[in-house]
Amino acid sequence: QALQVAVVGATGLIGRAILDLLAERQFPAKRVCAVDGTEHEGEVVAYGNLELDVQPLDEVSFDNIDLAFFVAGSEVSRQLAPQARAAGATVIDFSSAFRLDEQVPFVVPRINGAGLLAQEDVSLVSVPNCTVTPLAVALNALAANGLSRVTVSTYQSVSGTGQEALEVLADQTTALFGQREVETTVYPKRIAFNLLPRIGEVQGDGGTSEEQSVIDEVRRLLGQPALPVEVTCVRVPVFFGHAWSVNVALSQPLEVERARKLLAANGIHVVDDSQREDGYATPMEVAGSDRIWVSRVRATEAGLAFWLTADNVRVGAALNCVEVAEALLAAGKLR
Ligand code: 2RA
Repeated sequence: QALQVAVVGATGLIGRAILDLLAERQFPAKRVCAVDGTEHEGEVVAYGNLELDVQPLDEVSFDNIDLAFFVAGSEVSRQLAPQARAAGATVIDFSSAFRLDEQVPFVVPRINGAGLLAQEDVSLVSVPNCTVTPLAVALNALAANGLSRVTVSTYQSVSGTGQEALEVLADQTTALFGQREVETTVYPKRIAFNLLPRIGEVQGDGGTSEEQSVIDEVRRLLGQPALPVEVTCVRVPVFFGHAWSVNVALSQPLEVERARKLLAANGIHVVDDSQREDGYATPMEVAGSDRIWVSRVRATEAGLAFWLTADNVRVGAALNCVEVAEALLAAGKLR
């Protein structure tokens, strides 16, 4: 089956990573169409050895498209995903538009892929925020022991904000070294050599939209709508790779060694050698990798604590989109 594929938001970090993964994993596409806003007209993006011309969003037709990845934000998804679906394309949506819509499957194949394939209508599939997917995979690995509370602090790299934020961190860093004036754009305060304890819009309860997204999406993925989840999201001066400090309370005790085994059995790479000074994983090492990494697993009074890190652009976002497509393809569910 050779498919016609569209990537809407193809010039962004996640769009480009999806194109890389489709090429690397030899996804059977006979045509790939790179689509983005009119401001990107004239640009090209790489797809394997090819360069694709970016087609403007307002001219795109989904008539011949079998599969469309949407990674251009929720406004574009709300506007165009229904159109793509009506034209016969299967839509995999990486935006917040449908994540809490109970009518739309919300999927990380490693957690609930079987549930997706059991559904009749899989023409629109929503996938989580990049701050959620690796965390939820790790929590799911421990869920058989009864998760009764999750407390998380995140350490989110600037690539989570997008291309412009990569430039801001680089520019601010070189400006500081060159003793030049530092401009604060994209973020309201300097990000170079700093930490920003607020990601997203502040809400009525003082939490942020990013923190709420972690709470809502973890609960939905794990099928535990009342699970107490406490989150603080922090932006850190790292280019690629998010990290999480996680504490879980469990209703049945779990030994550390058994927890490591459960995490590894769920495809997580456990790097956890307390005898070595460098026996843990860091964002620097996981950037570009397609794995989720766990370190520093230890027992606490209530359950376990651990450190988690993963490439937010690839594992957190693009890879999950492509794995959904691969699962649908393998099950003969792509229209
Ligand atoms: C970030 N997860 O890292 C966000 C993007 N929604 O900024």
